[in-house]
Amino acid sequence: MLERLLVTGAAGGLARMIRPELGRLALALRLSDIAAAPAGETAEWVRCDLGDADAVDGLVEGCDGILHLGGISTENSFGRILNANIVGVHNLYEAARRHGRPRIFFASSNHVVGFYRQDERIDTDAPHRPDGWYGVSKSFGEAVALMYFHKFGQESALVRIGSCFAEPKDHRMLATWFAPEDFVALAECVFAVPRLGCPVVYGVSDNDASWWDNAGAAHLGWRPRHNAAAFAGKIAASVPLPDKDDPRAVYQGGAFTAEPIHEE
Ligand code: NAI
Ligand code: 15L
Repeated sequence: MLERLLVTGAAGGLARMIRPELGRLALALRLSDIAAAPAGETAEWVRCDLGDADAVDGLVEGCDGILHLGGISTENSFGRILNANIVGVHNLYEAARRHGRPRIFFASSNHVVGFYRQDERIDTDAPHRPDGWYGVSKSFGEAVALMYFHKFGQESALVRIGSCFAEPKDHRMLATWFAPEDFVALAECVFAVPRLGCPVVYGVSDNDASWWDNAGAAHLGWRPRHNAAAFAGKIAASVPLPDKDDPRAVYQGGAFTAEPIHEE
């Protein structure tokens, strides 16, 4: 078990969903976000902009594991993504290098490979096909992690999260859904496995409709237990099926592939 786990993006949707389970990962938590702590939070809370190198240095000091969830989490302007997801990842890895190389669970995204089609099955070696500035920023984060691994031995898991919500919300998520319980089980494996390295892992449950092959990360010993197929009837009854030419039905990245790109 870790002594002190740093969780960035702790005010975000994913962190709040798994907050009750975080005690399984570490004896102590340091939670951080650019936003204030949610009401009732009792763990250490540090407000910090990931774009502020000095603040991130202090944030990482004294932690032996990092769950890096912080940053812009959907398509946005290049300027906002630059600060949070590009400068922010640089700051985090530099701080980790200075403070004993705590293992990092990097919340990457399926939008690194968003322009693969839904009729393709891809593995962890598939070349990147980012679907916007957001996907590009996660590609950058994966590249930073690999550089720090090969240069300095910094271990990271590059977890290309599909759709981590309490339930799948649409037809595409029957393939991409990542049950929060499977997320926490993956994090436990990432921080406990004797030798992590720097693997890509698709953050996805054991969905019948999945497009992603995780054989390249088998050494983690992680076995997702949930399957979005359990929600197929509910989705069919409540969500209209998109047209077959709709990006939501064509590309793995769904609607993100059709987003305009913004500079400011
Ligand atoms: P979210 O948007 O709800 O949470 C992200 C948090 O990062 C927010 O609380 C926000 O205040 C914080 N943040 C933004 N800019 C910041 C900055 N400059 N400095 C410090 N904190 C900053 O996103 P969510 O859903 O919780 O996702 C968590 C992570 O997982 C994100 O990195 C996202 O890209 C990734 N991810 C999530 C997926 C999902 O299905 N929830 C799918 C794929 C990736
Ligand atoms: C992501 O990367 C986003 O952070 C999340 O909000 C979802 O939209 C998810 O991908 C998805 O592709 O469903």
